[in-house]
Parts: sequence; structure tokens; C-alpha cells
Amino acid sequence: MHVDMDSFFASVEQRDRPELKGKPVIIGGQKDSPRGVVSTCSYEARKFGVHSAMPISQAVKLCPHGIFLPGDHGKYEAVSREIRQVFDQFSPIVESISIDEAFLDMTGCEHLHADLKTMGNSVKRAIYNSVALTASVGIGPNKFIAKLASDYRKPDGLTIVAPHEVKEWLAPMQVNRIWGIGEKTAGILATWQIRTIEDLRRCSESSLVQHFGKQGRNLYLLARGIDHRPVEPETEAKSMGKETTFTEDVTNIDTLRQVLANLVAMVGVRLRRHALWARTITVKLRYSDFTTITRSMSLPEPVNSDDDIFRVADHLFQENVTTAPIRLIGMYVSQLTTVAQSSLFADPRQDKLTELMDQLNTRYDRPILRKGREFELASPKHRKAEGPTSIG
Ligand code: TTP
Ligand code: MG
Repeated sequence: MHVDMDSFFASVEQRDRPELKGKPVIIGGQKDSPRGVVSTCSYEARKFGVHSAMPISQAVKLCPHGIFLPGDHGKYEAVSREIRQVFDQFSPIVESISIDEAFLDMTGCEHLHADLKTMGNSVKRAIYNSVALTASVGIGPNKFIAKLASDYRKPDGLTIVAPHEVKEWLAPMQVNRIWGIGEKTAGILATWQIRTIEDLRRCSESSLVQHFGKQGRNLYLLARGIDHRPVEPETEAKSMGKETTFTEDVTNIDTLRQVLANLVAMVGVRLRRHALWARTITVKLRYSDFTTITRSMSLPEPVNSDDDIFRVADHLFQENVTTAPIRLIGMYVSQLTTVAQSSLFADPRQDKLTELMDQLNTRYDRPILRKGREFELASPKHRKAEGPTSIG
């Protein structure tokens, strides 16, 4: 099964601002300073020819009455994580391939549902119940067919292609729908009068290999709907995070900052234990009325020291906190890399200190050394019974 959210970023905005429903919404820039490119747009805007990757200035010309919004990546990532949790309920083998799409290996799971249509609709309904957004679903005998199928009837589509239907279903499609066929290959094929997948089946395997090398064999197989690639769940963490829910709502900013520092320390040590660096820092706040905001910042260089992470997290927190009582605070790191890009401004003494703290805290398997910011500001009520040693 392949699942792809419909006009993802634009749909999230339409969901959160009902006055945008049914309107041409264009994400990626502003009308009065038309720089950059379109991330995506609502289906209402697509009628005017607007599409992803188009310069904003061109979108303004095509759709002058459009509603242009800069977009909020942190919010879309949070929604993406919630969708992922839905997928995990339906299959143990999930491969997320972008912020809004994933493959689910449903082999064996189909017996849990009355039929494939019911199975597809259950996933769609579960997504809607979780995030109030529509998705398009494709079900097929392999990844190639499932991905083409999810795109077949968008938005809010469900397309099922049974193994015996594959050959006929693929036949009329343009060759560029095949993975790996770019403009260049399509151009060469066009000079041979090959435009559809049915046309492509006229080419022998040896002639395709002769012209396109290893890729030629793939073309031969995909033209026949044959694809043996497994659904591969990601082995490496895409993000790490930690949150705290308070027993009583908290309004004291200093207390909240102290808890945030503590969350940063817990996430930081995990990052360093996995020798990972993070480029994006996200802070999540849930108010007593359950409204939840997440705010992210992406950095030019990845970080993994508590000080660097806290600086960003604290900035996001202070920019967004209000006087309303808070019941949950969380922080995440994402866009993880294994490459250390040592900053020009890195302080070797701080690195040494972090290393020492990690060593001691790992050896004793509890935070025996912590930064002052984690508890100095706290009211006694929120202090841990066992006081850590203060340094830094
Ligand atoms: P897509 O799934 O390609 O597009 P979409 O979900 O907006 O629309 P569709 O209904 O056709 O699936 O991409 C998912 C999100 O990724 C999209 O909402 C915005 C972002 N994106 C970009 O920022 N730039 C791009 O060029 C593309 C293609 C997507
Ligand atoms: Mg999509």
C-alpha cells in the first residue's frame, strides 16, 4: 500500500483556518514580496495552473486572487509524525519516503480486513480521525504499482490494482511515469516512437540494456509491472524527542524553562550516544485547553551540544509562550546527520565538559552532573528529590 496526503501543506492550513476552505491557497511565499517557489497549493489553485516548484511570481500572475502563505514546517512535521503513528497501527513494516507519503507492507495483514477496499478505506478513515486530513491510497502487488495507484485518483482517492489487472492498467500510461525515466530517456524513447508503457514493451531486454545499461533491465521489468523491491522500514531514527506532562498546569516561565533545559539534556545525551547531530530543533507547548503549538527552527549547521540545542529551544519557547497555563512541554530534534560539521566558533572546553558529563552520567546511569539552568530557576515543588551536582 502507498499512502500520499492530498495537497499536504495547503490542506493543513485549510484545516486550521476554515475561512481558507474551498479557496486557492498557495504555500511558499508572499504576494507582496514574490520571491521563492511554490511548495504546494490547494486543488482550487491547481485549476489555474499553479503547481509545486513554480516561482511565486509566476503563481501570482496565474492566480492573482490566490491566498499566499509562507508555511509552517514545524507544524507540518508534527502532523507527519501523527500520520506515521496511524500507519504503525496498520502494518509492522512502514517506509516513510517523504513528509507526507509512505509505503506499508500489508502482506498478511489483508486477512484482518473484509476485503482490500475495506482495508484501504480503514486507513483513510484512521488518518482522517487522527489529523482531519484526506489522503489518497494505492494498493497493488508491489511498490511501483502501489505508488502509481495512489496518484491515480487524487484527491481522496482509493485505487486497487489486482495482479491480473496490472498489464492492462499500465498499458496507456506515458513512459515518464516509470521511476528512473527522466526527460533524457523519455526523449530518446520518443525518437523511437515509444511514448506509452505498452509501446515500451515492444523493446527487447537486450536492446534496452544496450542503450541504457543496468537501468535498461529495470525498464524492461517495470514496463511489465514487475518490481521486487521490499518495503524497507527506516533503521535510523528520523527524530528524537522528549515531553513532560504536568500534574498541575504551569504558568511560571522560569519553571517551564528549567523543565525545557532538562528535556534538552535528556535528548542531547541520546543524540551524542548515537553520534548524531541535529539540524532542526522543535518545541511543543500544549495549553490547558489542549490547543497545541509546535515551533521549529532549522540551523545552517547541525548541533549536538546541550548548550547549542538549549539556545535555540529557549529562543523558540520565549518567542511563543503566552501567559496561558501550560499542561505539556516537549522538545524534538530532527534532520539528524552523522556528519560533524565542527563550527568555527565551537569552544573546545565546552566539548570536553560535555564529554565528561556524558561519561559520568552514563557510568552512573542517572544524571549526576547537570547544568545549573536545569534546576536553579525551579520552584521547590518541581525540584527532583535527589538533587544533582551543579556545574556550569
Ligand atoms: P507532494 O505529495 O508531492 O504534494 P502534495 O501533497 O502537496 O499534493 P498531492 O495531493 O499532489 O500529493 O508533496 C508533499 C509536500 O511536500 C507538499 O505539500 C509540500 C512539500 N513539497 C515542497 O515543499 N516542494 C515540492 O516541490 C514538492 C513536490 C512538495
Ligand atoms: Mg501529497
